[in-house]
Amino acid sequence: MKRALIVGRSNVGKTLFCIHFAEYLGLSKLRWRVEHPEGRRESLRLGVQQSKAELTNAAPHFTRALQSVDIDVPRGKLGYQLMLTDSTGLTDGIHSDVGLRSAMAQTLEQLLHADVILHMVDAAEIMWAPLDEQIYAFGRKSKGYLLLANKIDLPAAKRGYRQLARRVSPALILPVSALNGNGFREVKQCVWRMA
Ligand SMILES: Nc1nc2c(ncn2[C@@H]2O[C@H](COP(=O)(O)OP(=O)(O)OP(=O)(O)O)[C@@H](O)[C@H]2O)c(=O)[nH]1
Ligand SMILES: [Mg+2]
Repeated sequence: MKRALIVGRSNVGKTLFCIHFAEYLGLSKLRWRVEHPEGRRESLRLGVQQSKAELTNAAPHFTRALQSVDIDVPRGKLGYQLMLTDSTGLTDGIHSDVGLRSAMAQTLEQLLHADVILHMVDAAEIMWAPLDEQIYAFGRKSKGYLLLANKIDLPAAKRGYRQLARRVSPALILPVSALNGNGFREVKQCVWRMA
């Protein structure tokens, strides 16, 4: 089982990406294993539409736990199993909400165990914060790392993507749209190579 962790600031589209990427890889029912920062665990079985309605939101800091789905990814005759984990959005500095701080700590701890780090930024609102620089610096030294420049469906994202592409190694960045599936084939190929 290979572990891919999606990390980034709040509201960049991490949860929507997990849902639609899992759907792209063949899941119609998503069995979410949710690990809350205080240790409580729960299991949710939701369809794609239900997952979107219940787990994504335009309001920031909506996800406050680790939530994973296991996916059988076809690869040749055998395929492989991928555990795709969505996480709590990170912020620069120390957040005033204690619960959110524990959830962020949980995300950071998972970074150490991931086989592939999918670092997501919102290309339409490029705010390459010190936090992103730190995730990039950590990620590029680890086994697998990919910067996903999300929301490429929005007009402002094209320029944002070009700016981001100047900052990072070209082999490590992909433009994607968690909303409409742009770039998913390329993400699948990269994860396949890295995992
Ligand atoms: N246009 C567009 N909107 C997107 C895309 N991805 C996500 N969104 C929207 O951005 C908002 C945030 O999406 P989420 O998936 O909840 O973001 P998140 O990164 O999980 O946010 P937190 O859980 O708060 O950290 C929602 O309103 C989504 O519909 C995209 O590729 N294109
Ligand atoms: Mg989320």
